[in-house]
Amino acid sequence: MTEATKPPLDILLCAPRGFCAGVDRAIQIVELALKKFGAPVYVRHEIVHNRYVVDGLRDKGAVFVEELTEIPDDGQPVVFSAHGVPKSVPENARSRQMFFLDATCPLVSKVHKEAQIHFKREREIVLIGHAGHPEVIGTMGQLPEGSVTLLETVEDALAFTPKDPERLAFITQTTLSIDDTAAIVRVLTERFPSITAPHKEDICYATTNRQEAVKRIAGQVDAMIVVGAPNSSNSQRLREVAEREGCPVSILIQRASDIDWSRLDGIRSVGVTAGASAPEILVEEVIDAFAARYAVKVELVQNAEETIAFNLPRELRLSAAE
Ligand code: 10G
Ligand code: SF4
Repeated sequence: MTEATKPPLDILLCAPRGFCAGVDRAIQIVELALKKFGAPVYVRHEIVHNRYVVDGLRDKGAVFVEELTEIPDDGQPVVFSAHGVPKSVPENARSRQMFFLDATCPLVSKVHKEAQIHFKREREIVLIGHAGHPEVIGTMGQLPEGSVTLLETVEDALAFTPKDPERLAFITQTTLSIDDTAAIVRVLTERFPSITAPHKEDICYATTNRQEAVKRIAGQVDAMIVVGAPNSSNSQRLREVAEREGCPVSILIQRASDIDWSRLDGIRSVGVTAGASAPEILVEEVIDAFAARYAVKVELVQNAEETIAFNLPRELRLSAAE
């Protein structure tokens, strides 16, 4: 196809998109640990839910495991993923005298602390989140088994019976759908008016900004492409948001080679965004793939500015400065 024969296509590029401050910090922790301590650096669970990131770190000497039992006693560091871990994980690491670096996002740790405070104040805790997700496993694992009840849906909130509605609190996963969570919270506050809510939303700034950016353009485009992994909760939510806003085609892809072009037949405009764990290079790859087939005009739609950055663990601050 020559430039002159390519059909026109408007690309609306969402901003903010891609890496959040917690992901950026977590990846830096693995990279700096490799630099300071050499390979192997063990990482418990995918540091963030992105194959490109994981493969890149593996090439540099990171070894990914699901459990500490898979790690030999060789004195090399182990990094806990950004999603957070149950309390038993650092406890086990300490008992084996392992050297660990915790890449849990500070905004996830904040939710862990809220849970602990509620528990201390003898409140019954409900966690709004998705069963089986590592963040949910990590948050529930901050407290003794049975202290936290997981609610996934409005139906769960309607069916829930607390021990004492006067001593109840809720917390949430950080990457949920803003709208679904609001609906669940509405049911809980209607049924249990004394329920204690987080001081400041548990759904984080990055999740909120990325969903709002998608909402802003989803009604204006013929299709939405979300770059992100199928096991990435926040990326899945972005795809859903576009679909619910009425975007005719909303697709989650890991990278450009996943695009099913037959689903994009006849489109004249497309929105592009990326989940919090998807690197910008994969977004560029997607734009290049469109540019190979269409005469593209790219417009940036900036919905919020993000300036937040988190401190690195003490052990790595010096290496970062070098
Ligand atoms: O969206 P989830 O939680 O599945 O994780 P991710 O690795 O795709 O993105 C970064 C978000 C976290 C580390 C969870 S707070
Ligand atoms: Fe932290 Fe939010 Fe990023 Fe999760 S999505 S790592 S909570 S900033």
